[in-house]
Amino acid sequence: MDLYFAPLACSLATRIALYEAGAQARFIQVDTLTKQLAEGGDFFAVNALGQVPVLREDDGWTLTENSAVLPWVADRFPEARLAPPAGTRERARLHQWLGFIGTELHKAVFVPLLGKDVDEAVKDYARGKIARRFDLLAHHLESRTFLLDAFSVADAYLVTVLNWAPYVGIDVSQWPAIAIYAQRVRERPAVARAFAEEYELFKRTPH
Ligand SMILES: N[C@@H](CCC(=O)N[C@@H](CS)C(=O)NCC(=O)O)C(=O)O
Repeated sequence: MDLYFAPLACSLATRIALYEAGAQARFIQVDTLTKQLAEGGDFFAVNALGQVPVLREDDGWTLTENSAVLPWVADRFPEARLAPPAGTRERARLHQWLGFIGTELHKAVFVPLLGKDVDEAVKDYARGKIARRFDLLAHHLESRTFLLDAFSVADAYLVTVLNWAPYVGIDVSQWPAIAIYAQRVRERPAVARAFAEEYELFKRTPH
């Protein structure tokens, strides 16, 4: 299994899931600006959108989109219990949180704020969405250890996205429940290892 990734990008969530599962995988680094692979080659040939994550199984089958890749990894390694069983309400909640993280946080808030050539008016529009979304999250996490009853791939995605907060001027300490949650998740050995490895790669990557 191969994971196409960029250091500290959203593909980190899949690396975390693979480490949590103890899965064997090859990690192929992508420059998301030039769309070149670190080992040489055109990333557009892998994903026409030029986006990570892309997961490739050994027979060449590929899957994109965090909301599909993360549950797929969870289902491939069921003994790791990274997602609730299919058909349960708790599984429906997993997809609810993956949708929230992907659309309401990743795309609606962080993408415009992380973008280098984004107009200030667009950034202001994105900033206007922070409070309601972070308040909702904080309220949910006040009485919980993880998003669901146990650690899941949704936590892997959320902690990946929250890591971008300081880069866009969001002070997560305004929401203590979120800050404490993120710290707790990042202390998990698989999560800490994934972050440490990608930080090293990030430092060596031109931005
Ligand atoms: N809808 C995709 C979005 C993935 C995405 O935004 N990936 C970013 C990194 S976090 C990327 O590859 N950006 C480069 C680009 O959009 O050109 C998903 O959820 O997987």
